[in-house]
This record gives sequence, C-alpha cells and structure tokens, in this order.
Amino acid sequence: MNLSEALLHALKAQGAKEIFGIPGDFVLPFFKIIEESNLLPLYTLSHEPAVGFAADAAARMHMNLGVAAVTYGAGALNMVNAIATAYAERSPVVVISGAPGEGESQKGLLLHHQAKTLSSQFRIYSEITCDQARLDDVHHAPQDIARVLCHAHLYSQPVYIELPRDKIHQSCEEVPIQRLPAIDKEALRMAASEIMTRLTRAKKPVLMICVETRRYGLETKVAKFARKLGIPVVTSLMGRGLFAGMEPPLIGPYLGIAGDKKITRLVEHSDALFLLGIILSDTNFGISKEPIDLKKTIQATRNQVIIDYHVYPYIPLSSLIDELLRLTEERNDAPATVFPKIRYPRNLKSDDHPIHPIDIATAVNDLFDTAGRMPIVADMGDALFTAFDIENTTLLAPAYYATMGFGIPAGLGLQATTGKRPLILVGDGAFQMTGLELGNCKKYGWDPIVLVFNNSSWEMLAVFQPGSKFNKIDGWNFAEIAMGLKGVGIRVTTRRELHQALFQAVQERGRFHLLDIVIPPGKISPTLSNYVSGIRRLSRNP
Ligand code: TPW
Ligand code: MG
Repeated sequence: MNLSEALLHALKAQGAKEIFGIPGDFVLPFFKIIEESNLLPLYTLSHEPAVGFAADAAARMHMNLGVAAVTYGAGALNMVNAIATAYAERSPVVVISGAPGEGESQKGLLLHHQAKTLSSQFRIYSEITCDQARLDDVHHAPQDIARVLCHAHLYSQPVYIELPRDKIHQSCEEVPIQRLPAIDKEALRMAASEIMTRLTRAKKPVLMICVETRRYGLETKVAKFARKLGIPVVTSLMGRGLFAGMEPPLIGPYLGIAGDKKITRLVEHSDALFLLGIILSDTNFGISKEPIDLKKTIQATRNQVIIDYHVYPYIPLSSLIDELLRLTEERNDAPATVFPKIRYPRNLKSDDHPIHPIDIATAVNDLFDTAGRMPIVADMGDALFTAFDIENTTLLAPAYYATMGFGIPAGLGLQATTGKRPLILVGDGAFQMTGLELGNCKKYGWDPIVLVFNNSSWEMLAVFQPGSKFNKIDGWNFAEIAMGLKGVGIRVTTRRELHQALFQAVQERGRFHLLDIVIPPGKISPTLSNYVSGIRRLSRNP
C-alpha cells in the first residue's frame, strides 16, 4: 500500500463518504489515485471556497468527516474562509493539500504558489484547524494520520494534512485507529448527577440545544432524555433545524428580542437553563431581552461540563448523554410542557401582488404540505431569517460565522452525500459569490431547487445602515444565468408566479431549478426586521 492509499483507507474507515476537490500540479498524482482506487467518490467543483463549503455541508449532514482536497498555495489558501467557517461552527472537515517535495525546496528558487515561506500555508492552517500533520516521513505518517483524524472527531473541527508530492507513491503501513482518551468515570457520574439534581429541583428547567448536539449524532438520545424529564426544549438561533421530524418535545427557536415572546420569556426566566452542545456566540445570546447570566446556567459543550462555578474538564458530550439517560432509565416519560404551537404562514394568495420574503416562506410551507419537507440550506442575508418562518426541517446555514457564499455549494454537498434534493435559499449578493457552482449539477445529476432573493441589494447591510448608496447592487438576470448553466431558470415577480414555479420545480427531477424571485426594494422578513430593531434597541440601552 502506498501513502495515498493508506490515507484514503483511513478516511473511509473513519467515516468519510466522499471527497470534494480541485486538482493542481502538486496533487495531480494523488487525484489519480483517488480516481483509480475507487475507495471514495470524487466530486470536482469550480472554485476552492465551494470545495470547502461542500465538504463542510457533507460533514454536517452525515455527522462524520468531510474531505476537501486541493493543491498547494493558490488552491489551499483560496479555501481559508470556508475552513474558518467549519472551524467556528464545529464541522470536522479534513483538508488535504498537496505540497512541494523535499528536493524541490532545496533548489534555491521560489516555487510557484509559494507566498512567503514554504511553511506559511501550514502556519495559516494552524489557526483554523484543530490539528495538523505534514506527511514528510512515511514511517511516521500512519500515526500522524491516526492522530489528526482522531482529533477531528474529538473536537468536531477541521484538521489539516499536507501531502508532499514526492511521498504520494511511497509505500506505507496501514493507518491504525487512535482511540479517544479514556474518561474519568467518577467525574462523569458526578457531573451527570449534579445536572440531574439541578434539573429535577428547578421549578422552570429549560433545555437549549445547539449544533454540537447534531455534530456528535445525539439528537434522538437528547429528545428521549427531555421526554423522560418532561423538560421543554428550545434551540438556539444556530440550532434551528435540530430535532426536525421529531416534534415533541421541541417548542421552537430562542431568538431573544427578535423571536416568539413566550419562548423568550421561558428561556430568560428559567431557573435551570441547560445549554447542551452550545456555541456561546453573539448570534445565539447577543439579542436577549433580559441578559442571560451564563454563570448560572448548566453548560455541556463539546468536551466539558460547567456548573455552579466549577468545570469538569474532559466529559465528552456523548458519554454525558449516555450517563444522563442511564440515570433516567427507570422513569416513564413525564408529561410534556403544554405550549402554544408556533404558527407558520400558510395558504399563499395566488394574486398579482409583488413578492415579499414572508411570501416565500408561505409558498414553501404550502409546498411542504403537499410534497413533504425538504432539507434547506440557507445563505447569509434575509434568506436565513426567512427560514425561521418555515416549518422546522433540516437546515444548514452559517448562522454564527455568517459567511456569504455558503448556500449553493453547501446545497451541492448536501445532495452529494445524502442523495436528497435540497431547497437552497440565497440572496442575490451571496449568489454572485458562488452561484456558478450550479454549473456542476449536470455532471453529477444534482437537481437542487434554488430560490434567489433578488432584491438588487445587500439588503441586510442596508437595514443596518440605511441611505448608503454602495449597498445597492445591480439586478442580475439569474434566470438567464441558470439556463446557461444547463438548469431551468424562471423569473417570478408575483405571488401567483411564485406559487406556480415552485410547484412546477418540485415535479421535475434531474435538472436544477432556479427561481429568480424579484423582491421590491426594502421588503424584508419579519424576523430580520425584529432582529435589527432589537439590536438597535439593545445598543441604545446596553
Ligand atoms: C463573505 C458582509 C453580510 S450580509 C451582506 C453582506 C455583504 C449582504 C448580503 O446580500 P444578499 O442578501 O446576499 O443579497 P440580502 O438579503 O441581505 O439582500 N462578505 C462575506 N460574508 C459576509 N457576511 C459579508 C461580506 C455581509
Ligand atoms: Mg440581496
């Protein structure tokens, strides 16, 4: 076995399902081995940010490793923002970058794609990955690969593997499996029983779940735990989409000042708020009506538990949930909290009225009622906020790191790894960044339905800062672009046209459908409007 095969076998054994990539001379031989070994399918895209976003989406969907393979310098450095997204939002993407071989670096010449020094790229990636390995010693490579893959799982974050091109064919031992560090069982029992005591003594306990609950594949177990205790469950803003299809015991998303008032009160008045798998970000907690004193919450995040001013430093989330379930084994389900159901808009009027963002949510809810729910990918901008008026379904979005350009490539990654047809919500500004990736659909048989919120504006910025001319962008004809990319493109300007085009899109499989939805200037979703006015109010009275 050579080094490349050893790496591919290890990726597959540890849960990778496919590789996204763009080749270059430093990785050409590695790509040849990927293709000829047939170990993992290879999907090539057009621009490296998309490679990173697609691999991130695949990791988020199947709750396991995503893989992004690129060339040195121009390729890898082009993917930095996408991997920073995965780092910030805890998505275990394995970055494999080709690199110059040992001999090449000793000729005294600068090598093409070299920015500063030959190790600059390694250092840049050290900032946005949780572990790194340069495979320049084939005897050591199996342990190095084992270690970084173990850490990708442990921290649920990206790792970086640099593959010097002179080592690609060298023979190599099989990669062992590195086990996770042993857990202190006594500490685990103590942490779980403290949490149980706090929750069962509280008058108003609330469980708030966030993305890590999904990253570690714990949604079903956590739902069972909540049912046993009868605790109401809410998601954080980032956690929107969790518990999709498992309605009870989920109440809805906590959006503080911008969301459902009853949920806001429930969370902010809880005497035992259990934050599970949460990312303590401003998007999750910066919009509280009454500030949440995090010191008084119970926090189980990734690999540690914090409770009442003390920390249990190494308690993996999955072990904690198993232990909590064990403590509730004897119990029957407790009565669930009765809570008014959130009403999502339905029955779009089929008339000649121009389309507002809420109409898009309404049309999608109507569609889901007849055709079933689809997984959604939302880009940054009002597309994301509009998703909060759509029934709960699997949702991928960069809701904390908030990068634009995620939507289209993440949708492709979702379909590549699950085979499911995604619904992609994307602003015109975000589409301008990565929308051309739709041109790769034909090659792989992907057929997402894409809803472009075409408001000729960087509207979210315009809402924060009205009056600036630079937030106007030219209204492109995205329907025509779609045709050029071998998909179906339809421009819609009225509610009737929106309804018709959406129902038509869902009926035709095999090609992507893009609805170029013209939105009048200044029309935004209720959630974005509440969010911005909430932030304004908070900044006036901090
Ligand atoms: C990679 C900053 C946040 S929101 C926004 C910008 C430029 C406007 C989005 O425009 P779009 O959607 O897509 O038309 P909408 O609904 O607001 O009209 N560069 C990157 N990411 C971010 N977040 C920005 C800039 C930004
Ligand atoms: Mg826009």
